[in-house]
Amino acid sequence: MEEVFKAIKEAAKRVSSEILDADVSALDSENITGDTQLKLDILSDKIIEDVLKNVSSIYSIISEEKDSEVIVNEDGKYIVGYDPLDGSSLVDVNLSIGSIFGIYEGGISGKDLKAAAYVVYGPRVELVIATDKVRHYRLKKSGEFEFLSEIFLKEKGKLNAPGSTQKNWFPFHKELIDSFFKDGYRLRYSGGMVPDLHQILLKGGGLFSYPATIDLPKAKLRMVFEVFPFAFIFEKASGGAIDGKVDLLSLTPSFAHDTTPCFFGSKNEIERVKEVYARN
Ligand code: AHM
Ligand code: MG
Repeated sequence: MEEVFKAIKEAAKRVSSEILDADVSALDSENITGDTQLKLDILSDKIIEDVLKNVSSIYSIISEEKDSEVIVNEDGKYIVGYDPLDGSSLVDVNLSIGSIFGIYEGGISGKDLKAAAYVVYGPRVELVIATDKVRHYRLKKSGEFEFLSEIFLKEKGKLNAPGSTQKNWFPFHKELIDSFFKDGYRLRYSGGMVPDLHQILLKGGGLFSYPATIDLPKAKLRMVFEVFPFAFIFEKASGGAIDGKVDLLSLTPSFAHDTTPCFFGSKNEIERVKEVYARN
């Protein structure tokens, strides 16, 4: 597994350097979920593929920007699912973005996840790796990732990051989100799940939600590349991650790019979501 993390560090350095001079124009193509692809999405995907394919323990890779799985080493055992540049539509306004990685073995269900990692490209480049523990690193001027600390969520936080189009929320979901604000929670939502979840993890807790809506019953975020890796990280940091009713890591995607409603947070907030969703 260490060689996979080493490759992720290498890919993070290369992607962060490309972001500096990035061409953020759109291509004519769309990815399989129908998102417009930027030249930078494709470039980041290529950089990560080139790095991961040289890791002998990796059997295959599945990217948000590719239609299907690519086998890279017949003798490898891990399947790496990744989103090369999540939130890339925020590059033109210079907000933080990220790369997300799930390291699976034996399949791409939540239960097959063995480790997860993400990189935040913001004013600084940071990396979080979760195995049995969740570890936080920062890229130094020397080009090395320095270990900073372990991440633990408190029982209850103060931040509320409510995603998706409010016009299409179910009334009970709106009531739930409003109830957190009424209790003093503060709005923190940039539109990039990596920095939004990083903020909740580092500021001790809160809730990030991307619910089912009237128009999108399966919501937007993808299980294999986005949702499962963060669910793993939140669970290992003593928080929780559910689809409203069940643990996200108990789910199995029907296809590689399958999506699901999702809630990530500290224990108290996740229990509150569960109670409301159980009644609706
Ligand atoms: P992307 O993979 O196409 O960048 O989309 C994922 C992003 C997440 O980072 C973010 O949480 C979400 O889309 C924001 O969506 P919305 O603008 O609908 O709230
Ligand atoms: Mg994404």
